[in-house]
This record gives sequence, structure tokens and C-alpha cells, in this order.
Amino acid sequence: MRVVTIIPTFNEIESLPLTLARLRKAVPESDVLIVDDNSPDGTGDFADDAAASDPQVFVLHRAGKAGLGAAYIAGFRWGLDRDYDVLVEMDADGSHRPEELPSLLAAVDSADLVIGSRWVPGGSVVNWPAHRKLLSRGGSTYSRAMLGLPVRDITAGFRAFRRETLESLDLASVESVGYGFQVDMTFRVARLGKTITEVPITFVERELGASKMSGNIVFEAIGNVTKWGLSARWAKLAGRFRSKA
Ligand SMILES: Nc1nc2c(ncn2[C@@H]2O[C@H](COP(=O)(O)OP(=O)(O)OP(=O)(O)O)[C@@H](O)[C@H]2O)c(=O)[nH]1
Ligand SMILES: [Mg+2]
Repeated sequence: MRVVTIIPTFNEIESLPLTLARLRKAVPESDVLIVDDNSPDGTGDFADDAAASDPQVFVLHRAGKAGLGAAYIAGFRWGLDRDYDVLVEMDADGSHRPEELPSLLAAVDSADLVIGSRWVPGGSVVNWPAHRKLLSRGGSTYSRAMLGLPVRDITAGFRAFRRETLESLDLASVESVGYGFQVDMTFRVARLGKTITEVPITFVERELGASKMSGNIVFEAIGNVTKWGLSARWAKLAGRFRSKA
């Protein structure tokens, strides 16, 4: 099984070196692709140095900050072109512990998509204030109800996809960024009738560098979930009318 772990970065010079070292130690068999959006803080240069000294590290430079979703889509294309069997999503900021990646990889043997989940038994969050927990759980509950998905942690960003799962999606049509991207991908995979498995993880709030989350990203996610949920219901209803007529 050939695995590539994709790490999108924007201004992660403080976090990326440690995350990369931990990942290479915890899962040495996984190649790593860093997708950097021309970070002004020199993250891309660090990534180039790492790639020059480690044949399993690769870098994709993009022109400018275009959102996490676009970075992942570019990373998926890169990995699919190079025949990887499993493509992993992981943040640079230390929130996703590389030491837990083996449990995601073990589960991807019998699933099309594995989600490292904070909100299944055994999962947890370290160093989050109550309002962040509420937002994350509330967002997942709303999305689950609206989209009819049996997933507890819909916005989670520590994931392993089998290549066939990504190949069966129309990646070009995925537009959402931020949390909306993760919800969008989950909804698309579920609609294809694929198997989604959640494994518990301990999510650690970033200790270094600045968050890129913004109010816009949250509103985009809520707006999209509402739109997708309503249009799926509408399509179902219209189908019922048609079959009666
Ligand atoms: N290439 C690229 N990476 C990004 C972009 N925005 C965020 N990232 C990366 O995506 C990962 C997650 O971003 P974070 O800022 O940690 O966002 P978050 O995890 O949703 O928010 P926090 O919980 O506050 O950390 C990090 O590795 C970021 O560097 C972007 O526009 N381009
Ligand atoms: Mg983060």
C-alpha cells in the first residue's frame, strides 16, 4: 500500500518542522506532500530544504493563498497522478497527531474513507474552550441532520482516502474552502454509497502560529450545508411527485 500524506500550509514555519519530523518518525513508510500557497514566512523554503534532504518529501508550490480546499484538490491530483493507493489529509499545526495516523491507515483497509474523529467514543479535544467545542459539535450535528449523514465529526480534517474514492468524485466541481470543504467531501463520498469509518483521535489545539479559521469560513460552511440539504430534499420530493404522476 503506497501512502502519501498531504499537508497544506500557509505560514506554518513554526509548526511544520516539528509536525514533519514527527510524521516521518511515526509513519516512515508514508511519503509526504507539502502544498504551500507561497507563504510569506518562508514555509515553502523550509519545505524545499526538507525535500532536498529526504527523498520521501515532496513540495507543491502554488501562487498564492487560495484556501485549504483548493490546496487539497491540487494535492489529490498530484497523488493520483503518481499512483498512490491511499491519500491522507493532515494539518501542519500539530492538531492532528502523526502518531495516530497508523490507526487511520489500519481502518482504510476496509473503508473507502476514514475520518479521525473527535466526537466518537474515545475521541477528544485538548485545550479547546467550551465555545469551540460547542461550535464543532453543533456544526456536526446540524450537518448530520441536514444532510442525513451518519458521521459524528463531519468537519474533521484528519482523513485517509482510498484512491478509488477520490477517482470516483468530480474533484473539479468541489469549490468550498475551509470546513465546508470537509463537509462537501463527506457528503459526496456518502452519496456514492461508499463506506465511511470514524476512528477516535485526540485533537490538540495548535500551540504555535496563527489560525486561518475565520467567521467567513464558518458562514460559508453553514450556508452550504443548508443549501445542499434543502436541494437534496427538494430533489427527493420532486422525484416522489414524478413517480406518482
Ligand atoms: N495551502 C494552504 N494551506 C492552508 C490554507 N489555509 C489553511 N491552510 C492550512 O490548513 C491547515 C489547517 O489550518 P488552520 O489554520 O489550522 O485551521 P483550522 O485547523 O481550521 O483552525 P484552528 O482550529 O484554529 O487551527 C494548516 O496546515 C494550515 O496551514 C490555504 O489557504 N492554503
Ligand atoms: Mg488547526
